[in-house]
Amino acid sequence: MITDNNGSYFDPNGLLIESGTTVRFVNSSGSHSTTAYHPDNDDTPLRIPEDATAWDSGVYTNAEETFEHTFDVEGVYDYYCTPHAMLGMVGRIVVGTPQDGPGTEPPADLPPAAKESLPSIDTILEKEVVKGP
Ligand SMILES: [Cu+2]
Repeated sequence: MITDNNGSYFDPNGLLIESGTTVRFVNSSGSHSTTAYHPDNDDTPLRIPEDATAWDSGVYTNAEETFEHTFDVEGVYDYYCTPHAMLGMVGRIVVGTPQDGPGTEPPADLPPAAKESLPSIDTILEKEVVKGP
């Protein structure tokens, strides 16, 4: 989670992992959260698997603060930073080989900048790690 001359963003912003993997988010600079797109979080659209657990780190203001989440359900997980989602600070994690689920639908309900920043599922499956801007 970074703020620099390129703006505020997740790097990587696309990631392919196996089920059961724990991902650690690190606040490198700026003030950021990692927050799943889920109605429990700011009433945002559901964009993680229906039977998966949502997460919300809260906003970190200090460098090197970290948050961990374990992904146990196969599928597509879209997440955002609460202060910067409108500016396109979003990311996508693909777990296993997703067939369907809310995250595989087009992100019609997201802010325009967020829609543009989300890497495609195909790109994530091909590259496994997608760098931020
Ligand atoms: Cu942010």
